Amino acid sequence: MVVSKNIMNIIFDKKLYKYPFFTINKMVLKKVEVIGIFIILNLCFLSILSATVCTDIPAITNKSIIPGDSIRGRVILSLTGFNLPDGTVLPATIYERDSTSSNTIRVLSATVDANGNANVIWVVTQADLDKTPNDYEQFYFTTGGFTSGYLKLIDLTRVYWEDAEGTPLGEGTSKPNFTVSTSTTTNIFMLSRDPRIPEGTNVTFEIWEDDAWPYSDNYIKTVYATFTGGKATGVWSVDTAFVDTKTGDYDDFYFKAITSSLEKTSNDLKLIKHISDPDCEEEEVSVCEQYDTEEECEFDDCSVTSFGDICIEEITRVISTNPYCYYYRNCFCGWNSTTNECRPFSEEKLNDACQGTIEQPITLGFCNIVQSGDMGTCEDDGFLSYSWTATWDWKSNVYNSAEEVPGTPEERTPVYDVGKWHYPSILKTSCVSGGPKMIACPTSVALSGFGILQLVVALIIIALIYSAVFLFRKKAKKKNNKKIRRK
Ligand SMILES: [Ca+2]
Ligand SMILES: [Ca+2]
Ligand SMILES: [Ca+2]
Ligand SMILES: [Ca+2]
Repeated sequence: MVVSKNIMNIIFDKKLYKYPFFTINKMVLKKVEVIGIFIILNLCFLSILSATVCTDIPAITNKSIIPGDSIRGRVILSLTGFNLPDGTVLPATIYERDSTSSNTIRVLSATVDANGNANVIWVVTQADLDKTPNDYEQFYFTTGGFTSGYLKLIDLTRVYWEDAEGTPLGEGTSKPNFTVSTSTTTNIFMLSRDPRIPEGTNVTFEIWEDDAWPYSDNYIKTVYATFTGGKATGVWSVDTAFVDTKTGDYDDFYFKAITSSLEKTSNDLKLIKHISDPDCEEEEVSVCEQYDTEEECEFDDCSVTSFGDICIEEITRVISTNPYCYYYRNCFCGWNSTTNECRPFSEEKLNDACQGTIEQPITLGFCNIVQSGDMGTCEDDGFLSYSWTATWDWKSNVYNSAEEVPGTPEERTPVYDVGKWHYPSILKTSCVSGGPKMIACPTSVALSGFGILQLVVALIIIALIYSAVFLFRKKAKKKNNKKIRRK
């Protein structure tokens, strides 16, 4: 494994250095491996002059870090098998890949040792992360004409927007905007995570709306919260009438999470105003199925009160550590994006006043009920038959280990399901598929667009009519019998 001086000189000729490197050393593969908390890049060669073979070590794809922390913020760029003389210095440039270009993060230098290896310590700082705002998916580095694999960094001290189901919101997420209602307040959650911050530490969430120069950003309001389990949740109940007095546009909301030791800024979130449908009286909307659009449905514009016998709101679990906190069965209209229909749903949900104050998830999960199969028609036999599939969705109620599941062990037994742990939900056991059920066709009800709820209602009406007819006949029979006896 001797590299001639001649070749070394060419390597450091800027114009040509990539070319001889590749030809003299036939690069076999490059890969990423883990040693302890470090990320290692291997540049392995099958040299013509020797029999060096790379071992197959599995690649790592992500690493959790605390920016600026000399131990927990540390990533090591390791070059191995470089056939270069002891003490050779190579630049290593770190990037973050985007779809069309890359963000340049930093340039470090690698000093190759007598064995042809180099370990470069990169302590990731907030300034590094700020070069690729809220996008830490694909870090990589290049050195000596080679490119490493991708590394995803997970900032353990991150701050970000979230919806009630635990889905991150705003730029860089799958939900870049969020709709708020003009007729009621809509809750949005502001998360601040930092494993170093002690229990009970106060955090201030300052909400702003970003405007480009020469205008200055609009201050909206401040919300307070406390840290528990390395996490603080601020709840912003968006009242559009109030927000309108602060900003004329809803393009780029962000918040600052401020503790006595740290201030971090969130990603941007665009809000969309939903103006509720004013024709509720006229259209006589009384069940979820009558809503035509996702917004009308999810904001329940006409305040539907009837959820049939599917859902009755009641307290399901009281949190003993906090007398004001409880879970209840929440009945609501939800949009089924597969069938494009509005449906009644039930979920086990934390009461509003407690959201953001305790560690437990806001929702323990939803039961999705979808009518399955063809119902047949009333013309052929006078009956409709229907089946339904019920699927349970744990939503954000998901943990990697039983120890992570919040709440005192006396109060809950964590549930293991589909490879993850969950806080237990009472509703899950009643979320089961069923059918087929036969229903006699009602004469006066339109047959098209029949939902399960209408079928249940129709069944009840039919049962009532039948029992009324039965009672009437029984009475008539008795009367007749009496008349006969008198004769
Ligand atoms: Ca990226
Ligand atoms: Ca980027
Ligand atoms: Ca703006
Ligand atoms: Ca503005």
